[in-house]
Amino acid sequence: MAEEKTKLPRHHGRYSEDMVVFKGMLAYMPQVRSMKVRDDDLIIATWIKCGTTWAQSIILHILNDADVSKVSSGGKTIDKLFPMIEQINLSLLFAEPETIEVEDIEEMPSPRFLKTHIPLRYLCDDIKNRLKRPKIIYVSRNPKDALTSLYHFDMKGFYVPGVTDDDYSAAPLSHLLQEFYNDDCVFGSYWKHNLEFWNRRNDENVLFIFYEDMIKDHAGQVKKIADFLDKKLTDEQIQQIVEKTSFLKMRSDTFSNYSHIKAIQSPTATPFQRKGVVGDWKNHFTVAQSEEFDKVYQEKFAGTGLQHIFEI
Ligand code: PPS
Repeated sequence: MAEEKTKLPRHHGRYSEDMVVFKGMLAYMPQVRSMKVRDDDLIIATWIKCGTTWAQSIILHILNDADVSKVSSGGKTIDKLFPMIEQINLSLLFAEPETIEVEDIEEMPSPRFLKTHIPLRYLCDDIKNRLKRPKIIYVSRNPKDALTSLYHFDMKGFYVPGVTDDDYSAAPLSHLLQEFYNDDCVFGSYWKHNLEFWNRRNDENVLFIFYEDMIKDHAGQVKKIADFLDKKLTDEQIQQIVEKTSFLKMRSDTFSNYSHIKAIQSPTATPFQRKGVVGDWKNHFTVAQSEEFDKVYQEKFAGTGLQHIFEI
């Protein structure tokens, strides 16, 4: 019994030897993989908890002259305007009434804004084989902070029927770390996920950015994304976007705080916008865990040129 209680409460399903998704997504992976992509799509791709929602909000503000109320009327939240390709039928797991189906995505008018955590090798051929050239923005985050964020999301951000607070509080970070080292975290290997897109960073339709740069120079990254999207902004608009996509603003705004989704925001849950900093891992990793992690990091990214900032 004690053994049971220290296990991570899991709601995952294995898709392949090297990829795990949330259970509700499993049956729909064939549709995700055969989805028709358009050249004028805009796709944001990330490993989980790497700053997706922040970048999505920045993009929507950029494309709407710093004013998302132009497109969010009628209570349209960020996930409706910018749905996750694989976020289909979460009702299988969470009894969530408002889920988006692949068909809905296929019927969306252009230009579509789509989010995905699926690794490049399991996305559709149109993207994988460069048959279509949608704009792709990849946000990468240092894995210690991404894991710390995932730990809280997994343990406190998810409402899973039948799993009690006791189940959550009992499982330590070391369990998630073990999963991470085994490439068994949801959406599979962090290393492969990052490297697959890193190797495309020089494609003209790909922008590879870092969460840590967004923290260090929010305005500079807004400008970089706007340039990539061929959108001219005034300095005043950039400043407005920085204010409207600040951590605290996004946390209090129902447009971006996911307060409408029961599955990821139960009354006792950690808010989706939890901490929003670089280096929170230091409050969670022991020295030994950190040293072991650094060794793996060096091995995995050796010779690739991919390097993250772990503290500011
Ligand atoms: S998800 O569920 O994978 O789509 O999550 P994702 O949006 O990729 O990442 C969630 C983390 O991003 C942080 N976040 C922000 N940081 C700074 N500024 C702003 N505006 C912002 N919005 C979201 C969010 O707090 C999560 O990180 P942690 O470390 O848990 O705070």
